Amino acid sequence: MNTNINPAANVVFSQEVADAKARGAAIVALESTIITHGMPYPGNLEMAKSVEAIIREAGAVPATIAVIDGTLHIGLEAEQLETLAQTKGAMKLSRADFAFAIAERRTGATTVAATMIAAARAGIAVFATGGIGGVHRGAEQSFDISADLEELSRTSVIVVSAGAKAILDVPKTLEVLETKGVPVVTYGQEEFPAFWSRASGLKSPLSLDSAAAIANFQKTRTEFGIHGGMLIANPVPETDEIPRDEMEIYIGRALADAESDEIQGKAVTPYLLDAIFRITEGRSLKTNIALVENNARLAAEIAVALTVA
Ligand code: PSU
Ligand code: MN
Repeated sequence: MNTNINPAANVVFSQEVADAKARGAAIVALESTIITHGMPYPGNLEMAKSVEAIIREAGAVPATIAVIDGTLHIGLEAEQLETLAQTKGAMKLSRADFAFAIAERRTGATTVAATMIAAARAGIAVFATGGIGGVHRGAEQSFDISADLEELSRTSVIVVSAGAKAILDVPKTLEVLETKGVPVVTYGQEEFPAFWSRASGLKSPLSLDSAAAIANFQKTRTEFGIHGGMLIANPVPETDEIPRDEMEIYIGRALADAESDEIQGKAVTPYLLDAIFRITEGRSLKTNIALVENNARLAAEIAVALTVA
């Protein structure tokens, strides 16, 4: 057995993140699948840049995470971000294949699950995204349940999302999170939000009204030896939301298209997001960008609160 492999050799921190770590400053991790598989270019690049800027304005440092030619990057330099946003054929990495991309010197974008793994290893406690993966509609047939849910149960990172994407089976997603002991905390309202819409028709298991309270909750879990992540659901701002009833019509059409095109496995989520983008003539993308920006702001506030908690 070769015991001489230094895993640190495969990890590079951006200058900004390395400085932040040295200072003990607040850092917010960001995923890259949303860039390569979640939005078309150039909207994806605009989103990635504005989200980083929002985190800086809120007093934290952004760390966009991706595997580039076999190196895990914690924080991307501006040119790397530009290149990644235009890269076709990047792998979509989750727990199962995250280390495969590094071992085989490939380029891959990290999903929520893989970003949590990388963030935890890099000592980053907060991560902002759009929506998590979950239990797909029809999972009783397809068994399609995102590895994001398992990761939330085992890796101690706070994930700030806009709820579960409404393309999923949201009630089943909440059930699985409860089974796995993942706290689901909605920010500022009692109802669990559904990504493009503020309403889901489902009551959130827990609710909190401030970043400080969220930071305190996670700190208390740690004190009691309760490991694992926490899902924060931050409703999309009212001005940007697409109401639930309207969204249901678009989702129904996208799901029908996915079925007739026989889309399966990892391709399902990117296909549905793209179909909804087409069906709404780009309006879903505007909402998607607005909600990620909103999540970045809250994640930065939580990261700052954790440094003083
Ligand atoms: N949210 C978005 N766009 C995305 C995703 C989430 O707004 O592209 C990605 C995330 O990376 C998430 C992944 O982890 O979709 C879930 O994929 P799957 O259902 O195959 O696990
Ligand atoms: Mn899946």
